[in-house]
Amino acid sequence: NLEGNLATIIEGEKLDDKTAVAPRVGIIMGSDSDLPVMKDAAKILEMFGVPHEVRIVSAHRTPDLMFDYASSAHKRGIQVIIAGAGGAAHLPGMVAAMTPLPVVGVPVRGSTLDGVDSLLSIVQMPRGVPVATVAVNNATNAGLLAVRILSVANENLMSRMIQYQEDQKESVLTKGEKLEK
Ligand code: RP5
Repeated sequence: NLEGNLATIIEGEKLDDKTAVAPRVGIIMGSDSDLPVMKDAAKILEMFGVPHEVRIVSAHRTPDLMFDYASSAHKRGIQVIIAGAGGAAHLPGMVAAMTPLPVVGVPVRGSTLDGVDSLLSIVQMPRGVPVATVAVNNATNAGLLAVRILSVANENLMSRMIQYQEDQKESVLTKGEKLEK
């Protein structure tokens, strides 16, 4: 199951051969305490069949690892990085400074300040170093944004995105019809 897989990846072990495909999206986060939020991005990528990896990379606690990860991701075939962090959430911005890849930032809500600290830390990037910031705790949208970025060069993925939007529309209309009855 997905959560089991995530735990395995985070412990640094390889998945079995059947699922060992080169990841296209890197999901990173500052702490394992971010995982309950960040797993929603993995769920979306799983749903769309996009190979991805999940790693704990802390801007503050493992700065060398952050440097290595960010500066080499594009050489390993990663095409989009989703980075989540809370509090003094420097990870997405620092990673964006060290990679040419698109970086999607997820502000994770901590136990104080309601996530506004995380949001402002991630969204207020200087000109020249972009981070596409989603709403607080909205790792689902980070996953969807990564799929949309990849789908520009992948017709199958774009068809699946169009179908996802159709399904979403149908679901809302059906709920509306039920209310009217
Ligand atoms: C950030 O500090 C992490 O992204 C996390 O959201 C926050 C708290 O980390 P823990 O103290 O829970 O490990 O770096």
